[in-house]
Amino acid sequence: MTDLARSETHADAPRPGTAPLTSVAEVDTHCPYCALQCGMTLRATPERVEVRPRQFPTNRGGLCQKGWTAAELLDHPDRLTTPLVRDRPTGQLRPASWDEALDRVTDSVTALQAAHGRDSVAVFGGGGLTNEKAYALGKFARVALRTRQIDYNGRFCMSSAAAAGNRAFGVDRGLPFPLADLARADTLLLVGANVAETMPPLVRYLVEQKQRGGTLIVIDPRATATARQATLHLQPMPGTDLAVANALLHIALAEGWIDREYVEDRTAGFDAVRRSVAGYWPAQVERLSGVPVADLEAAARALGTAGTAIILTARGAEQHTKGVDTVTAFINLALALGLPGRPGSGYGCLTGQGNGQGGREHGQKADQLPGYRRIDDPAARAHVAGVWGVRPDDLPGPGLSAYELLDSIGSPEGPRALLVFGSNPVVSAPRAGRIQRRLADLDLLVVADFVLSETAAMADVVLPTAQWAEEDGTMTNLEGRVLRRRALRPPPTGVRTDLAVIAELARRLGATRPVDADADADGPRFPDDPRLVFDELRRASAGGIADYAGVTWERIDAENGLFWPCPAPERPDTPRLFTATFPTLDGRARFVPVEHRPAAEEVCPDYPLYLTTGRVLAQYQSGAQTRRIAPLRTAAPNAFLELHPDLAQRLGVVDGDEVRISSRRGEMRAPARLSDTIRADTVFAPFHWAGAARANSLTNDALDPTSRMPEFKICAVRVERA
Ligand SMILES: Nc1nc2c(c(=O)[nH]1)N[C@H]1C(S)=C(S)[C@@H](COP(=O)(O)OP(=O)(O)OC[C@H]3O[C@@H](n4cnc5c(=O)[nH]c(N)nc54)[C@H](O)[C@@H]3O)O[C@H]1N2
Ligand SMILES: Nc1nc2c(c(=O)[nH]1)N[C@H]1C(S)=C(S)[C@@H](COP(=O)(O)OP(=O)(O)OC[C@H]3O[C@@H](n4cnc5c(=O)[nH]c(N)nc54)[C@H](O)[C@@H]3O)O[C@H]1N2
Ligand code: SF4
Ligand SMILES: [Mo]
Repeated sequence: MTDLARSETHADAPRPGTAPLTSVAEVDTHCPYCALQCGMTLRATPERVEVRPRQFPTNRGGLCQKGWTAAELLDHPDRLTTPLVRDRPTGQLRPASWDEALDRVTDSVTALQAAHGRDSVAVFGGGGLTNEKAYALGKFARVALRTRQIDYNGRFCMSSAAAAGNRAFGVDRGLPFPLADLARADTLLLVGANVAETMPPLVRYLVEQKQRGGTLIVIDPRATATARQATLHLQPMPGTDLAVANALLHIALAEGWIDREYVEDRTAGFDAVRRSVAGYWPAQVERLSGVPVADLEAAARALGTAGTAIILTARGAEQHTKGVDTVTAFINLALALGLPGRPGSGYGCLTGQGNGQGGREHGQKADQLPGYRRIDDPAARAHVAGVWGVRPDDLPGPGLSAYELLDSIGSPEGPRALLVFGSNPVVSAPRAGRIQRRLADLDLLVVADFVLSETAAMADVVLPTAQWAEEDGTMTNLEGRVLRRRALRPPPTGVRTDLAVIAELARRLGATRPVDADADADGPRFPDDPRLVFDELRRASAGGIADYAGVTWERIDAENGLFWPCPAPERPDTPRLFTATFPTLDGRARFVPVEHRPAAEEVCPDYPLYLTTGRVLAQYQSGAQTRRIAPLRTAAPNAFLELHPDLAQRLGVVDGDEVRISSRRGEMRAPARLSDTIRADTVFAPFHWAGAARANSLTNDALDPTSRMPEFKICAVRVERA
């Protein structure tokens, strides 16, 4: 390594190509957590960073408790401010210089790739990363590591809806219309979405919809805070939404509520779907799902006779081995009623993570290149290779999906090194006990994070990275609106941005052209300035499905965000898709017949109850961030098992009792929380906690055949007093 290289690796030394970040007193930005990306203003006072809500179309001046307290992690005592490496003699993590930590990574990566091939090193990304980071990480894997093994946690999140959207509409943009449309829908159907806890400011739109006389229907096995606001709550057994959707279409057909003209002009394949739903008699679906015929009929009527209607799915419907087909069943219903593309009407998926939408467009997915292009498409490879300054043949092919990638560790062909940016799979992966053992089998685990997450605690090298208030970048929210994250202040001493880490690793691996090369010299570059990365992303995405070519930071600022596709700086953006045609070969949306099938694991005498999992308001995801924030810990201090009082009585359990929950894969312990809002054949646990309270010790790792989404939302368990 050259002297220049060494001097560049000190965090406090100026790094060429990095725009200096200066502290500002106040900045308009967005919440770091969910896909609503609520607008907020950060203000630096001598004591602390203050959060104030800001008017933005998604939150209209509202914030949830997580947003209000987001800044508490910036100066938190748990914050990592120095790299850590695992000491060889003691096996403990100890502080190290950036040089030592990065050397450990690149020496080990180089040796493993020489001995076991390029694919022995894998990358795991996250849907919370900015567009710039997601793009740089995908490029780093393909160009610097030249591995096919990269995937990300979005596979656990919205991949089923993405696959169904692509199949039906030729594109996957979670909401193909602005969020404000929700308030204009005469009927709004939420399937497996608990927005009152997962996106609280969104409830403003539901209230407005109701005030305008609208009907809200919620499908959820629990009477959640969201379901309690509904005009009609359908409470099915978990894993039966597909049958419910087919029954709704069956009824709509029988009643003559189909939009024949729309089906004729704008779609293909309706006949096969019409035939396939013929067998979904309401009475039969009542037996299967537990939803009374009268409720099925009322829901079908509310949708079928409405002037405008919107159907939204979220994880409750999607995180199943039949998630893609379940979403497809609701899309079939939406198409038959003529909804997609009409103002105030349509189908959408509520994307979850902060950049869940952008994170799935720029190439951190195993089968994908930037612009939502396919990595096995020769034209896409040629275009992206041109932007990256490499030969198309040098780009690897598709790799394994997130769970399969993690699960293949330890097998002869599996990865021996894993670099994690923005995920905590020890807590959030299905069948997590097994994944934890797999991670322990790695020769090298590298985790970039700002706290010592459960996954980072297992790492050989931990790289401390910047938080959201310390870096610029862009995020694409649940509407497909690209918006700006703005830095309030530079990262603390000792901390680097993810982009700087990626750039430095690429340089040390010899994958970048020399720093002093001509501006137009050949070879790949890894800038760490987000703006340069974004400009390259625009070129890489140009002509793709998710086309950002016309999105500039200046336009985002001037226009309150821009909706992709936006193919040129002088062209308008696209708030509303499908108004005239669908981006399929013939411009028509596709109906696809889908049939109900049982969950991968059904109840039996040994495991007689259904377990479903999800979220609570005050905790976020694996909890690595929010379990460290005092007010959130007070609001939601621990895991629990929600169960019906009748079931509790049968089990001899009273409220607050510690219970042991067992599945074929593992155990969890938590206090019982009795509630008559849940079905008596089903129990619910949040997945935000680790250790003995980890819900994912129980969950099933069976995958949807198309999206490779794990079945987080249903498995069979037994519950006993501990
Ligand atoms: N507070 C908070 N907010 C978040 C997050 C968080 O961790 N905490 N995470 C963000 C992310 S990444 C995501 S993906 C979103 C997720 O947002 P949601 O999808 O709203 O959240 P979940 O709680 O996972 O699931 C929603 C509901 O599905 C129900 N459900 C379970 N099984 C079934 C079923 O078989 N059918 C139906 N119809 N419903 C079922 C559950 O009872 C639950 O109420 O939230 C985002 N916002
Ligand atoms: N049982 C069950 N399991 C589930 C789900 C469920 O409903 N039930 N939901 C699934 C879903 S939808 C999701 S999205 C996943 C999410 O689960 P995870 O992928 O584990 O998501 P997070 O907890 O957000 O993990 C993000 C980690 O990265 C760090 N981090 C955040 N931002 C950045 C950044 O910009 N750079 C770097 N380097 N690090 C960062 C955080 O500190 C944290 O440690 O969980 C899935 N697991
Ligand atoms: S709803 Fe989502 S984006 Fe808005 S404040 Fe809460 S966590 Fe942040
Ligand atoms: Mo998610």
